[in-house]
Amino acid sequence: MENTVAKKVVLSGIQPSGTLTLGNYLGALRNWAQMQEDYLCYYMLADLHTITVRQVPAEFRQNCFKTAAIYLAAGIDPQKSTLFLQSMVPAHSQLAWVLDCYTMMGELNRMTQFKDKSTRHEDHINGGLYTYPVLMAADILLYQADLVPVGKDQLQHLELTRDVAIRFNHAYSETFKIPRGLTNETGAKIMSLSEPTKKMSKSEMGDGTIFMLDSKDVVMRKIRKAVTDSDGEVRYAEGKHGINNLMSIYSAITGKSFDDIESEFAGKGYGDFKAAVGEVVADELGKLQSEYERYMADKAYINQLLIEGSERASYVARKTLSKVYRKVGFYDPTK
Ligand code: ATP
Ligand code: LTN
Repeated sequence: MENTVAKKVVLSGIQPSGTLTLGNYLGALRNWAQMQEDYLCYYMLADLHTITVRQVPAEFRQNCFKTAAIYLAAGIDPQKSTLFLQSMVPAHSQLAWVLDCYTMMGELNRMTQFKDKSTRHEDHINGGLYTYPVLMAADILLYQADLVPVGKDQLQHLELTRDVAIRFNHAYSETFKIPRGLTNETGAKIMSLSEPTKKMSKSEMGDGTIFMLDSKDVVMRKIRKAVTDSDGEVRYAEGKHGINNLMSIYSAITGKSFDDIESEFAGKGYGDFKAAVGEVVADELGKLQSEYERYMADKAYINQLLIEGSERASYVARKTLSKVYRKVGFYDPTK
């Protein structure tokens, strides 16, 4: 990692709350590997965020490890990027508390993810779910990140991060870099196959979600069953949520424009189109799955790089945290 002084910093994370989905992959993970050449990248397992929704401890532990293997299979190279566990870097929780005191309840009340998740988990609307975006702000600001590659659903949290950082910088002096969210042109919001007006999400277990570890048969079946309209024409248009979503998936993987896709499938039915989408998705995931199996067989390797990555991340994070502690006015008896 020599020669990185002038490189811009990238940070991102995914919650290890289950098997990652095609949405996680096309909206976020796929970009990460590409960014490693030009940026100094920090990629974390957002496990502190994950407990905002109840987890079964043994499954949660296993999901963390599996998600690390998926990161590697997707091309994250620990020689180039820092791969770490959020819970192993105490500065995340420490900065989050400070930033809680610089975030207004009015701002948190506007967060759509909170509104959405509190309806879905009505029996467990906890404080962590509410202050979740502040922890995310801490994740980003600790590393003085310039860019944060995420799916569209996270852009509102990025706006909040910027607002809180600007507020803190104004209250004291320049402390945080003001980060920017980065989304893809296609694939930034993949919708559920069974309810195409809703985001595809890893905590939805039905056939609407394609998981990155689904076999080809399963992928083909889920796509064949995807909800579409009765128009019968492969064309991107308002209201054709199901077809628009399949076109976005096809476009994100093949790089073809919507116009190209419309010509390719002119005069053909949804059946042909769905089969083609299924093929490209299964192909893309298939390559990744064999890499995944290879990493899963090497537990010691993954553990070691998580330990080293988390140490490296802690070193950087601690520097920002001490700056913040000093500015806020915490008394330091060692100085
Ligand atoms: P959960 O269901 O546990 O809330 P999730 O599937 O929404 O999880 P996150 O861990 O919250 O996934 O998201 C990780 C990253 O993947 C974020 O950058 C997010 O924007 C992106 N992402 C998640 N779902 C999609 C989707 N359907 N389309 C595009 N990007 C997505
Ligand atoms: N909130 C994100 C996951 C996440 C994240 C981050 C993404 C936690 N911390 C920092 C980017 C940067 C989500 O996708 N739900």
